[in-house]
Amino acid sequence: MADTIKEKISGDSKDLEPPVKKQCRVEDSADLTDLASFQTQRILSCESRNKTLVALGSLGATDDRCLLILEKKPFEAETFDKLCTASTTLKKVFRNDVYGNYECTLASDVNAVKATVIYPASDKHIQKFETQTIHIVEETPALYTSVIQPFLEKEQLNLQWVYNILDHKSEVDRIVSEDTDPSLGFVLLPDLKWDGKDLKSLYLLAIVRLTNIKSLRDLTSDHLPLLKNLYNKCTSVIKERYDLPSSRIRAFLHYQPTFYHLHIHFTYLQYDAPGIHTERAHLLTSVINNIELLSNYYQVATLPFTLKESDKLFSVLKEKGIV
Ligand code: M7G
Repeated sequence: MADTIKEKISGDSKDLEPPVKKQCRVEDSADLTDLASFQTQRILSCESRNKTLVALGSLGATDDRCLLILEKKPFEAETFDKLCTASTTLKKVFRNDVYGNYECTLASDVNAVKATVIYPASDKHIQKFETQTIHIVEETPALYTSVIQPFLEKEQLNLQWVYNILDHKSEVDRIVSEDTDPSLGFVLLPDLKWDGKDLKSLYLLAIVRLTNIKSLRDLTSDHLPLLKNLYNKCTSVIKERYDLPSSRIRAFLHYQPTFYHLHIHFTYLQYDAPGIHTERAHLLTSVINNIELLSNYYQVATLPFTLKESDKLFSVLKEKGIV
């Protein structure tokens, strides 16, 4: 990609030829330095509330689909002084009495946008990011075992990124804490959604070492030592490292999750992080309490979850008259 640009600048005979898009492989996408090779097919969502745009496209000449997620970063009070320079320009929109309204352009070094690239992207990835009509499904234990579980086993997303983290093959330098015990252990690291810097949007992920717990549905009193160990150690590391006590942290699980390997989300309580709504988030402390009251609580409870109309599971449930 960068090579393609260099070739254009060098002014050799290649300038006369139509630009050739370079073939991209998965490894190349990890080292993207610009977006010249991104060819947009469709905008999947554009949200003003969380200032995010998700585009579907391809990279270079490949047919593989690529998701590009761009998100405007929050301001940081600590670095505000850097914004007040001549490089920050103001263009007047209007003035009225004491009120001035301007379009402000920031210098590029303080105007970075968080970009996430998923490449190659599967149908499931695309569906996850596309704005869609959603429904709540009340999942009884019987519905789970007869329809949902068999469906999920066939359709679930690849967990290679999870194993790469647990095996120290990826994101090693991002690990905040880990416990190597095979049954109580976990890895705590910044979530893909967090840049690791701005505490007001703190978002960490604890991935358990055990590979046989798919989701909340599988948890029983056998897992209490794991859940308590994880909660106590993660909250104490967060206190030490980020000076945030457990009372200022939201520790929760998603049901249904996107990835079926047990993991716990830790976010700053005052951050309206994505996925914290009542129809999806279950506080870890409540989960522990429910299991303490009834060991098989999550096997006998009806658990609601949300489903997009475009999801294959929606069609399956519709055929059966469940939604
Ligand atoms: P989830 O509850 O399964 O679904 O959470 P969600 O994605 O709808 O929330 C999985 C969590 O893992 C999410 O918070 C993702 O942002 C995060 N995540 C996903 N991937 C592919 C990665 C990754 O490669 N690295 C890290 N650090 N986090 C990831």
